[in-house]
Amino acid sequence: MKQDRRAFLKAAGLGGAALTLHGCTSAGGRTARRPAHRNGDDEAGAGDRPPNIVFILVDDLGYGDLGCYGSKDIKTPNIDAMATGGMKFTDFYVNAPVCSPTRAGFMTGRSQQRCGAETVFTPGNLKKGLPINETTLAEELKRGGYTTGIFGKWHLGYIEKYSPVNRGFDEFVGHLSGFLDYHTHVNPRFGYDWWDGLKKTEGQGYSTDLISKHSMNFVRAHKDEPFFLFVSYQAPHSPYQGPDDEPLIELKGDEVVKKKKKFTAEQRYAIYVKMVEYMDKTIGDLLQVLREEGLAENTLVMFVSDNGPSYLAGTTGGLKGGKHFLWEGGIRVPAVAYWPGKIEPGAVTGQPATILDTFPTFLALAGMKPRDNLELDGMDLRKLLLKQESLPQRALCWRYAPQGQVAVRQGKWKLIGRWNSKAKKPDFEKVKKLFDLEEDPGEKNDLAEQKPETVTKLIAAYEKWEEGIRLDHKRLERT
Ligand SMILES: [Ca+2]
Repeated sequence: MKQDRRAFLKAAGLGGAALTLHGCTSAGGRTARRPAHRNGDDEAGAGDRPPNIVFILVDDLGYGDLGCYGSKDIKTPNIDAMATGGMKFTDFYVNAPVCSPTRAGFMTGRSQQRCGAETVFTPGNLKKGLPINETTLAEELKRGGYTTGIFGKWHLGYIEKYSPVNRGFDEFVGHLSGFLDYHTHVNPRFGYDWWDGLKKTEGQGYSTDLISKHSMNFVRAHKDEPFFLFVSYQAPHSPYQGPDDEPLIELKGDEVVKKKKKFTAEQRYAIYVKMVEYMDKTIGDLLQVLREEGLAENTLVMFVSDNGPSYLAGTTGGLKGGKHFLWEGGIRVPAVAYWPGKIEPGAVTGQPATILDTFPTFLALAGMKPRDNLELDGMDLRKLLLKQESLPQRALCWRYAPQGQVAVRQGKWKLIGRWNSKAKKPDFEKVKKLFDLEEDPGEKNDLAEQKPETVTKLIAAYEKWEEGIRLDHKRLERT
């Protein structure tokens, strides 16, 4: 699906004149594309060539499951080295406590409620996916001259029009469903699910290895042009399987056969540990390729988990709840940003930031402004990343209807309320719990009665947000 330069310029709305205005530059003997819309605000010192962006998203990894986040059981020397060589976020959030909505937010830079992507896309309804009227980060970066690739989990739609290669990615090898057997690549409801672009392909090997291998090949192949690489690990989502474990979901003819294997909690956790450690090893391999190719100092690498841990495995490091909930354990995730020579080594920030911030940040690093009609919900993090400056204070809000929860954080305060699905509005009468996250990150001491003014302020902030992210019917698809 790779476009040549002329097709690229045409797709970007640039005619023949643009060929002169945005002429090619030679980098390493090959042709590099220049961004179509540089804004001249060269915060990162990008120079002629904007930085490469590598975004590593992992699946259901808990806040307490990395060495650099206090895990005593799981050894993650490579991600830890990214933290000691870059910036670790203590208060980084995702926009949802489950896979697809978080990914919809990451891909669009917008609260998932705006396009109705509030729950997980399942093979039970193949017509659903990230609405095609939404603009993706990959499409934007491609417009800016980036080569784009995703390897691993997509989970934003199953049919062809939703495929990553139709949503701004030049290359895609991986799976469309939310999870699959790590060895056979079979999803229980969607069947065999390993793709190269629009075609099913044989993907022999452990999926963590394959995702890593394709990511490294992508870096080597595109070392001479700016690239956006989305490394989307399935690990450590269920099924719990290490690299040497036997398959648990297989196809016999057209029939999906699941092996019933009972694990004790200890056995399952031991496999989970192995899965995270193995993933860490392959992340180390990818970082090594960036160094070998001389790209480390022109590449921002971010590592984030898409939501908190499943109740089956993983730990929240003392935070309440986990996957599916808006307690801190469901939405506060490990996050590290690594960029040698640009981000101060060993920086730790407690500034609340969110995965929705990556869209405007990456665009700014690419020297671009979002296209005119694009309402983004995040904030450019460059000054925090590169200069450790504080972010302007804001309210971060969440709504997760399947669990009937809403939440808002401003400064150190967090308020949890109820979502009334019938009335389609928040209800802070029946449920109203206020926590001081500085003193009480475990959300144990409800201070709502003691701090009515803070509660009122946070409710107002939530309601303002709710007004702003109303479902935009114009953007919805008619299916
Ligand atoms: Ca997930």
